[in-house]
Amino acid sequence: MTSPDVLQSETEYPRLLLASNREPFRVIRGTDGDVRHCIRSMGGLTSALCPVLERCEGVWVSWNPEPFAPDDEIQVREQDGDGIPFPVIQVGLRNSEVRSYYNGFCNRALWPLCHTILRCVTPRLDYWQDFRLINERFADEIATQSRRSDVIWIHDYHLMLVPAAMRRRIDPKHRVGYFHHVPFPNARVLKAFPWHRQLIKGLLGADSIGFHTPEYASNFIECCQELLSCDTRTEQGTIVHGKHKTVVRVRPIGVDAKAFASLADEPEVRKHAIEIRRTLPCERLVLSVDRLDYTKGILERVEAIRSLFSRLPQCRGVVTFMQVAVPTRPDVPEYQQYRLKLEEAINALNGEFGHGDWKPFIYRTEPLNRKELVAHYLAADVACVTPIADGMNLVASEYCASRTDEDGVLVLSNQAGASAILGEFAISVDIRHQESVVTGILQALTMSEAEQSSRMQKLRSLVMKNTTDVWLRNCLHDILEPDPVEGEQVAVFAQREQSRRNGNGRAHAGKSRHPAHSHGAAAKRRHHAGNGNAQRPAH
Ligand code: ADQ
Repeated sequence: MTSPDVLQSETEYPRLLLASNREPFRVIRGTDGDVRHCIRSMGGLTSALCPVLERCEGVWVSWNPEPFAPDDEIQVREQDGDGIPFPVIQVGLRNSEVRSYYNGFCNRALWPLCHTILRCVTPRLDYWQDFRLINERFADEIATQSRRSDVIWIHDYHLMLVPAAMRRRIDPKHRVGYFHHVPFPNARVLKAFPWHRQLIKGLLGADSIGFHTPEYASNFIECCQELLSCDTRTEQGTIVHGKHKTVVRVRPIGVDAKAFASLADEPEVRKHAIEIRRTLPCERLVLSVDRLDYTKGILERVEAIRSLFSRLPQCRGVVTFMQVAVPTRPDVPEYQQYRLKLEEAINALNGEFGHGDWKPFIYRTEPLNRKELVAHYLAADVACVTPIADGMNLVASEYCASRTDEDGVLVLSNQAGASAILGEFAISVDIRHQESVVTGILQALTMSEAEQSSRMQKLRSLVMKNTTDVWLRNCLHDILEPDPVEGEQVAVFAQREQSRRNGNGRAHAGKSRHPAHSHGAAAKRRHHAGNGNAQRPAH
């Protein structure tokens, strides 16, 4: 078995067999069917994992988004070469399966469930049946691809049943890891979902499960205890179900901070940043970059901005907000309705306050390439990252990594997982309370240069410590050789256990997301998460 020391060397990573629903690359073909080029898919998971597989030997198993006819055989296509930096095995889905498994169960049930946006949860039996079927299909393909010494690493809620499905297909000694990129709901929320037991059992096939924050990890342990009566050792972060033991770890994902910093120092990128500002008729620029998703709090942000301009006329003509929001999941009704509502609100805002050349809100829906993205980060006086719920949120870290000039202010929602790491030095706001967002943005816009620089230095130092590399090494270590958890994590789990023993475990879980939750407890959570990661430094 690979020892943790081996993981210190970039050249000696084990071979990774990585699986996710999302394909890492979109292949663009010519009319002759040949691959013309491929573009990296957009989203947090691929942003984080592509650099990992570019560095390690490995294979990525994902969904083949090219639809095929109902009477076709299920197709598995291997994409290799033609500019794709690692082999990608694509599992085919029929159109009807895309509707039920992906648009249905994943996007209309699991996504809102994990983010505790219960009004959007649509738990339909036909969606569930196809979700099971497709998870089995993924497991078949992963088993076909696997070699004895591979690390099998399953990603995200789309494939929650795959870890247990792998156990039925591979040698018990074969290590399987799972990482959950989104929040994990508490037991009270999960219990109301019809297939909660099957989902938990599906995950418990893994040897290790990673979450971004202590809150998600303790929610999961609580669910195993209360909904499946598992033998859970909270202090050690272990769960025994039947004969199988799973370790639960807090592993906040990071970004490739050095890559962002070096792009930010490129003269071409800096020139582009200056150009962005030159063409905007405003003195201050506030930027947001998100997938167009109701969890990202874009509509709530627009409402807060409306309130800001209406109460503070002196901001008109001076401050411009720019939102880059790339539409995703366009076939899902909740996303279609959200987009319409959002665009209506933006038009109303611009209609009410815009004058001459100046528009209060610039709305763009095209994806930016990496250099353009960094140029926008550099151009912005303030980055406004205010999701109503978010597993982590990489944009917050990317903004800080790019600010090599140590300028700029991060306004960050306390509902983003990133708040557990960056919340202390960002302007922390509660998107559920408009006043908090308005005040936070104003505080950012009026902050002295000295304070900006002092906060940005601290934010950058956290982002530089908490990189994708550190996350990868910690996660692989957890999968290969899980050892007792670090002191800080023990403390978090123990705190939770103590709270449970005192009979207020659930109240504690609920409280931790509440605006009135004490700063002391929130700061403690941040402290634990940050230190937990610092246990195994990058170098
Ligand atoms: P996402 O919900 O996709 O990820 P996020 O973490 O913010 O959210 O990542 C988005 C990524 O897409 C970032 O790398 C960002 O730069 C990029 N992006 C967004 N809009 C873009 C645009 N207009 N142009 C170019 N790039 C754009 C999920 C979870 C998150 C978790 C990640 C990783 O929902 O909570 O942080 O996985 O675990």
